Amino acid sequence: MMILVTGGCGFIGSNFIRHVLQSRKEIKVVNLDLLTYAGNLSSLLDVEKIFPDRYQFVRGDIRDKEFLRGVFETFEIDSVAHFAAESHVDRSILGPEVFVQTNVFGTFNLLEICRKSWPTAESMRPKRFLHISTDEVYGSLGTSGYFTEESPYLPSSPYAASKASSDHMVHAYFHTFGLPTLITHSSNNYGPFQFPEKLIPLMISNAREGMPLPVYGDGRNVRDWIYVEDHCRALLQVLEKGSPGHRYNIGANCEKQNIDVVNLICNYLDEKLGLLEGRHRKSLIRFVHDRLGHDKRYALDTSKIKNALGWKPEVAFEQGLRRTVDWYLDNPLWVKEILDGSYMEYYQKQYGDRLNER
Ligand code: NAD
Ligand code: TDX
Repeated sequence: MMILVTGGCGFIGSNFIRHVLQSRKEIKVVNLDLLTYAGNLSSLLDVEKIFPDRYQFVRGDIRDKEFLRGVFETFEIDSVAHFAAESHVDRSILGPEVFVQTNVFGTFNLLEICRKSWPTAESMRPKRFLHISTDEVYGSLGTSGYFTEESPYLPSSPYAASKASSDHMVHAYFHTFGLPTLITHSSNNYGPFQFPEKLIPLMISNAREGMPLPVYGDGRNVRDWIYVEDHCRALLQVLEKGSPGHRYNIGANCEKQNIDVVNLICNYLDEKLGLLEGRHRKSLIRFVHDRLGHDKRYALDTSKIKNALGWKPEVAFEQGLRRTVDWYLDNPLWVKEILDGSYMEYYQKQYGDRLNER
């Protein structure tokens, strides 16, 4: 079986490729990635070495229909695991257009090429289109309640709206053309290889360097965290055993206020590295101007995937967080290499004024 993974040089995609190749000997992977600022070939150096016969990388853009046609003519693709996206909410506030281009039109192009390349009746080998979506399409919760797969869509940010649009297209291709689609809605991921613009790796990098830790608003917004390897195990199970046309929430029932996550990271770094010139790293925390339209709380009801597919998370939050901090401390070169000039420009735009404000 040949899986086309889009966005495989990103955070979750690279972890997914590693998991698939390690756990399924019969699967080959073609990784299609544009290598935007968020994509990094060095996240898969081990995979290239260990699985040269079962792994190939192709650089290209999901916005480019001709390029996609060439990929489908070259490889006999059985399944698509579609991760490629612009994925950072703050960037979608600074510049939403590329989110619509990549997340909406890119997904549309992939659906079209699958519809045209795959026979309608299931051929010798079954086809699947796995669309990796997010819990953010459901919008924001108050202090109680959970999103189920039946919750209405109410996306708040341009990022979430672009993901919601692509989800609707995916569903329409199932409903109208019978394309065997699956949609997953995961909560916030953390773990190795996450680009350090997202909360957890940003706080680890800054706290290690003794730089300010910018916490938006009062720090009491709640996210539901899942360790990336648990997410990847769930995705493979959905691809193998999920029912076409269905959607599955994926989360670890682990709600945390942002400020508590940042405090845990600071405490663990203090414990591992010692104090920073006699000061606890918590002293680096700065409460800064809030994110526009900041969603208050996400929390997922994950009973469907547990009951239907028998999946459950295995990594507890403190254990996963320690593993993640250890990984970043052990891989400073990976971080250094990806923090290029364009990232520093983004950092200045996003945090420059905020950190000077208070
Ligand atoms: P990421 O930003 O780390 O990686 C995205 C990858 O897509 C990068 O390798 C990038 O080069 C590639 N890419 C971007 N535009 C492309 C294009 N036009 N053509 C080809 N490749 C392109 O993202 P991530 O955090 O790994 O997220 C992966 C997917 O999972 C996304 O669809 C995201 O919406 C979804 N998701 C992420 C989270 C999370 O917490 N990170 C949670 C739920 C869902
Ligand atoms: O500097 C920061 N300070 C801060 O307080 C950053 C970067 C974030 N935050 C807050 C905002 C959020 O409440 O931390 C929380 C998490 O922020 P992000 O890491 O940017 O994630 P979030 O906006 O929740 O979105 C993530 O989860 C859902 C992913 O980036 C999305 O791709 C995914 O769909």
